[in-house]
Amino acid sequence: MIIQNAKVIVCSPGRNFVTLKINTDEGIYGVGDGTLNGRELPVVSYLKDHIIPCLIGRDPFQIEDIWQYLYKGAYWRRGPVTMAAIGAVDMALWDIKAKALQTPLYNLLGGKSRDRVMVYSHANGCDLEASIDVVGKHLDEGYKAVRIQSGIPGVAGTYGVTNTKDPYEPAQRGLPPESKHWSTEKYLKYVPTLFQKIRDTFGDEPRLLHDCHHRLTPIEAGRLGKELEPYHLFWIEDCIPAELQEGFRVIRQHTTTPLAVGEVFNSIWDTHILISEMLIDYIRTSICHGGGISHMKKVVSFAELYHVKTGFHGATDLSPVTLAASLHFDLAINNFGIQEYMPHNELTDEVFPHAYYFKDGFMYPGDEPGLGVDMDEEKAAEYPYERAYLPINRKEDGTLFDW
Ligand code: GCO
Ligand code: MG
Repeated sequence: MIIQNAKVIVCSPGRNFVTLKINTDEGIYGVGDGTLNGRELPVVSYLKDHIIPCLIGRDPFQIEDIWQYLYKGAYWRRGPVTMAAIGAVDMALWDIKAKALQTPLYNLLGGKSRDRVMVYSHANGCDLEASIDVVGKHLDEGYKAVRIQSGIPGVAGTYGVTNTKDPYEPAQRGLPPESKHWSTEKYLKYVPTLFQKIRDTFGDEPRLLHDCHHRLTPIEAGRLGKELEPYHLFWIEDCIPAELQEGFRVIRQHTTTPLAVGEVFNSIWDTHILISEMLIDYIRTSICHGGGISHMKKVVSFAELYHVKTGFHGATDLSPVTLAASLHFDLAINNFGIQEYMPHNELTDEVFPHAYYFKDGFMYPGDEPGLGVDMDEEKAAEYPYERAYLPINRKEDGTLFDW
């Protein structure tokens, strides 16, 4: 079997997705996700202009060699654009191999280590009351784990919160990027009360998670973790901007609240201090942005040595192709922790028919050969790309801050 051609399809069924489709001379094809929210087009160019011409004529079964060829062979290593592009190729090749062998992908990753994948949902409320309400709804829908983001009194709009009835979608079409506001003082005052009320209302059983979205300093994160200890959170996520891995040493000295990080990482080199010093509990890098299945296998095996579990990024800006790849991976590895799950909108599900499904708080990748996700190219063509940006964030005095 050889790779005959490949194409990149950009579509926007409600939000933008970059999909790679690799065709072989035997009629089998594979799909991969290369979506980088708000910066989609550089990945498209990287794939079209630089990668695809080097893939034609290669044996698609040589996944590791192709990965190394694209990574080491470019000389310029890592970075979100490069790694999302390599990730898309890698996913598509695993899809091809599993389809050719007529088996679901999880069988190539070691087989099932569990029957089902526990997921956490997003409960977003504009204030305390709305947040309690929405957590109740998610528990009624069967979720065993819920991530809670809530509007902060005195701060106009923050990460994860919407004032409309539509599901939260941070990337907005058009210019300029939306500007949000932030106050660490008001946030730190509010969040412990929020979780106290949630525990008082729903008891000890539900797993509760929270995303700080990169907004604290290490000592502030230590304080938050400590004040949340009575409410036994499953994790707090991205409590500090994690470029400086050493920052987590300070947080760890102050709290036993479990820590998750990694959705903006793209290689094992972003994680090695955090993992080997056991400064985190969950690694969240996505299969798409982390160079695909081949590279994330290495990250996750390394994490396993240090009791770090997975909690793969699963926001809706990753396409159903990444979600499917994550579910197969989650099912196969021993150190699975939890999977993030935000359901895609109906249009997206029409463009990407898939075998995976949700039932009673868990997800199942299905048993179709390969990833079990396809792409309807005709439908995709009905939703052309539209430029969109993630918001920026400013402190009350106007200083640009982490979003
Ligand atoms: C999460 C994330 C997302 C990101 C988004 C940016 O935990 O799901 O923080 O909501 O903000 O993926 O594109
Ligand atoms: Mg996050």
